[in-house]
Amino acid sequence: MSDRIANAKLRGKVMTAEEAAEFVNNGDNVGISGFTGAGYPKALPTAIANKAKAAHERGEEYMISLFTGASTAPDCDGVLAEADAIRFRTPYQSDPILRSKINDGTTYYMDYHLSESGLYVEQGFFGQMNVAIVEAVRITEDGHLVPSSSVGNNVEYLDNAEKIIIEVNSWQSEELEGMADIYRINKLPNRQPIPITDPGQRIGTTYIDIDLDKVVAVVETDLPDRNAPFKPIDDQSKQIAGHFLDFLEGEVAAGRLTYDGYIMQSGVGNVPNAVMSGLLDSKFENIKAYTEVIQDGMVDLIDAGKMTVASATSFSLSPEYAERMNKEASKYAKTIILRPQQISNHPEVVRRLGLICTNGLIEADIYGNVNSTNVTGSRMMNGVGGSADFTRNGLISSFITPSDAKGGAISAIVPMVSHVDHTEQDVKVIITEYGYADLRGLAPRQKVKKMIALAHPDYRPLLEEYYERALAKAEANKTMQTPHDLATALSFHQRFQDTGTMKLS
Ligand code: 0RQ
Repeated sequence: MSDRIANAKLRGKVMTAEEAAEFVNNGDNVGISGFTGAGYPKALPTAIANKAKAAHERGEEYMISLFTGASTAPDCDGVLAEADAIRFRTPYQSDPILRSKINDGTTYYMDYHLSESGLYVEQGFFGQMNVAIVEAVRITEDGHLVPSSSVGNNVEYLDNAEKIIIEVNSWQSEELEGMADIYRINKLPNRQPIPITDPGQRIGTTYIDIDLDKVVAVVETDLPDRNAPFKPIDDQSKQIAGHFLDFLEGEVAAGRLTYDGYIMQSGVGNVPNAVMSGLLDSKFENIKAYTEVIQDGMVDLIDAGKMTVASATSFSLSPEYAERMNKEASKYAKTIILRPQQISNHPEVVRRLGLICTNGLIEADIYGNVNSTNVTGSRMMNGVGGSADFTRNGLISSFITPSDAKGGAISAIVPMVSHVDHTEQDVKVIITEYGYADLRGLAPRQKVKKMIALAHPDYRPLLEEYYERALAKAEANKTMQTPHDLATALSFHQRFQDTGTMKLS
């Protein structure tokens, strides 16, 4: 048995994943650790999926409601979705099989703000949480859990579930101990300000204290996180990163930012990673991150001495960088803090720190409304994740995107978004490979020219033509605040559904 389980009582609970899965029943609310492929349970999901498959073969019902921090991995969301074992899922996912189950109607998905998802559990909107399954680096003598590579909603699930199953994963470096900063927000009406005025402040404990009487099983594992490599940085990503830096330089020139005053939030993905790589050669120093996930680009910035603090709730690293983190975690623990997602994404702290936020999008419209989630208004991609936590409350909320998708068949700039996640009031700056549109201080009609200039040249004439038509209607109807021609506002999307491209054939 692993020496990572120092508590005598919990050593007595060690069993196989199959035995532990017997504690998870049809219809249960199951809250698990895991955020962007880091720190999710490695053994129980497969064991539960096998249990579901066996039940289905016997003609019995077996489905659970699954609550996480954010996305997990093929050996978690993927195996459970493939076994038709997920009836309800929240708050975020990015797994291809689960996505198809959401879109074919098998799984209900509540796509929800990551900062508030734990609060919903505490407030009982889903009923009783039955089981918490949480990965740990080790269990201390006192029975405290040392979280692994993500913290997510672990505290909320452990506090609120009737039963606890702990996976102790020896693949995770013991040197991760010290990175976590666990802090519980008092319940209403006794809330106090969260005492963070700088991203580097530690305000809690390095472990999670749990009710030992609730622990029904401890399972030992030795399996890696899902670490996907980033795509090599291409010319388009470099151009987008260049425009983002130009924008930041403009902020410095305008006296709104200093070269040592940049506090970043960054979404996950290849383009955000390219932006961070662009920062390596920039004039910005002492960069701090108050964000959700630590990705390769941030580790490079830390190594180069450019980033001095990275506060997040999880890692999202390539295999090469994950290995490095595992070997040198104690070195990085001086710079990296992993917080519960209620804290890493908390609107109060985001607003106080004055973050410059950067996220991806599916589409934006000519007035700067943004859709991050529903392709053609209906088909779920991933979810809103933490993007709204940051976009609504950041000092400068920017979105970065290639101007088109699917080989040019889809324009990222459309007349009217087919679903809204971020409103014109919250979206400050949009950046494509063609430049940046600074939308601050502008009324809707003043934004249109800047937005059309961001579109791929193939789509600009179509957007201009739409706007002229919308203006003509609006002048006649006296609806000039946000001119639209409702009959053709979604014509790009309609054309894509009918012909497979938003272009005119
Ligand atoms: O699909 O992988 O099949 O080629 O979307 O697109 O351009 O690589 O960009 O990785 O940044 O993802 C909005 C999805 C963008 C992401 C979204 C297709 C495109 C490609 C990926 P393929 P790119 P990105 C904090 C922040 C919401 C959550 C968030 C996201 C794939 O940024 O999920 O911001 N954001 N969290 O082809 C159809 C369009 C499309 C499109 C792109 N208009 N129509 N498909 N794609 N635009 C992190 C967390 O909260 C955890």
